[in-house]
Amino acid sequence: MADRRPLTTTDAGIPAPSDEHSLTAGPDGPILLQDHYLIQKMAQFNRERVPERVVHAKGGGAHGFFEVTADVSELTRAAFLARPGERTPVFARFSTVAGELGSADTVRDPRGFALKFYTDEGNYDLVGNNTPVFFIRDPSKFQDFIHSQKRMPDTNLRSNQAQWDFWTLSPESAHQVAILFSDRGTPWSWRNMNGYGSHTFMWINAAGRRSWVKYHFKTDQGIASFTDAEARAMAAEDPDFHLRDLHDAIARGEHPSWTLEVQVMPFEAAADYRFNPFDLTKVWPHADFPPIKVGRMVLDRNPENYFAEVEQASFEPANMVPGVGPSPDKMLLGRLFSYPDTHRHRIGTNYLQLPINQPHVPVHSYNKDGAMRYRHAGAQPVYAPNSFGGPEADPQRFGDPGWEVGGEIVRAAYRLHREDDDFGQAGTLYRKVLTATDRDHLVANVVGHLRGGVEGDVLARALDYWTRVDAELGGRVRAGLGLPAGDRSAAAVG
Ligand code: HDE
Repeated sequence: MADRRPLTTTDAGIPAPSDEHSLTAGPDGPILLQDHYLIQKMAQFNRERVPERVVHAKGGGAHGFFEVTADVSELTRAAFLARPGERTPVFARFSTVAGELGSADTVRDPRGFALKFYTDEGNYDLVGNNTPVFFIRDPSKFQDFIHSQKRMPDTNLRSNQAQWDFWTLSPESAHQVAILFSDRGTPWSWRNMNGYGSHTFMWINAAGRRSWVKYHFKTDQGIASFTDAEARAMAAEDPDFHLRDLHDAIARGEHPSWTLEVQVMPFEAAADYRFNPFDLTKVWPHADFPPIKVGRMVLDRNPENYFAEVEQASFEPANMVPGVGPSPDKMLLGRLFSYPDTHRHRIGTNYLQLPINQPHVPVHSYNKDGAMRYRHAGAQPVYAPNSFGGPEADPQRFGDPGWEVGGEIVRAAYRLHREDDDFGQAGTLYRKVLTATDRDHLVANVVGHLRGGVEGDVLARALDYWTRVDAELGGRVRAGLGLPAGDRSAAAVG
């Protein structure tokens, strides 16, 4: 028979009575309550949206694979990294941070770089950003930080004054803020930006030897950025520019790829390294720990359905496979709780049963029931210990990786290392990493943002903040605002 179109059905699979008419008493009569199909369509429509991500709401993703290109078995026993040539399916999601689901892709913001490796030992989620550092180093400030960056409670508008108030009262933010206001804050596309695990993680080899690592996914497409003006123009012209770019590139067969490099620090070196290697506001100088190539990630398949595969994708830093572990980085440890919690709220307690989130290996946990459960273990015992063949853990082989801890229970900053500070690496970025053009753009971008309603003490602190990053930079920001050198006036700038 010719390829007939499928028959419309109700969600129960019953052939639908009509695609266009409600059920009425006579053609002009009232709609009847018994119009089950109309009610089903309206009720389902009213329940189409799940809560958007509280951060990273706007994004896009694609499927692909990760392939090992170097032997790192001396460093980690993780099966997906076991040997060169090993390939693992991957799903990646890129995103902005502060904007809502319908916001523009090209705004100035860090970009999410979230990866799910469907390994033979379960899902490994590496949930990073396009920046190797972050604004803060303690999770207790995260919620407040986001509140300062998003819409204010009275006007429901974003406030530059609030953003700079938080940043200038949190000097540890300087390195990340400098990156944010450089051209890295306005990537030309998701294909033209790097991705970082950002945190320090632990790798453990088959003999149990531990090392500290940092992940760098270097784009093979080359770094490319919008200028501030270009990014603003594109936000108006095509708010979905990045989403469209990734989709269309993959559809054209131009599969973007990234080269994974890791920096490795010997486990014992952390304790007296010159600055705290677990401080998320710091990078490890490549001179101290040269990156080594490990593999490559290729994205070669678009989602078939955005809601099912991208909106419902769940990433959690706690999904670490054997051979990978956390580190004393307080931000990472805070995230281990937060992500599953947000998924349970957003997409339900059985979110890991959704196809996009399901591991590609059998699940034998003792969890059961809960709304929307559809994968189960039949009559398998649902309690442990049991004498009826239920699953058994193997702590010898798969116990938790850890490290020595001690000390009084306390709320305090990290113990200081001899070179710990808040502005040094931002200054190094400005003087040694940015080109002259990058520096010009950084100054112009900061001045432009400060002109957006930043005033009074906040403005005065912002001038001081940039001067502590680099005296020349501080002077250029001051001059850009039309303030005479050394003028501590905190008046609003016109
Ligand atoms: Fe997130 N972050 N985050 N974050 N984050 C979320 O989980 C959180 C942080 C990042 O494409 C949320 O699913 C805390 C650093 C990405 O689906 C939430 C802290 C880095 C994504 C959450 C941080 C990230 C999120 C909201 C401070 C880079 C999107 C929606 C301790 C290393 C993943 C969600 C995707 C999403 C919590 C800071 C990256 C609320 C508590 C640092 C890429 O759980």
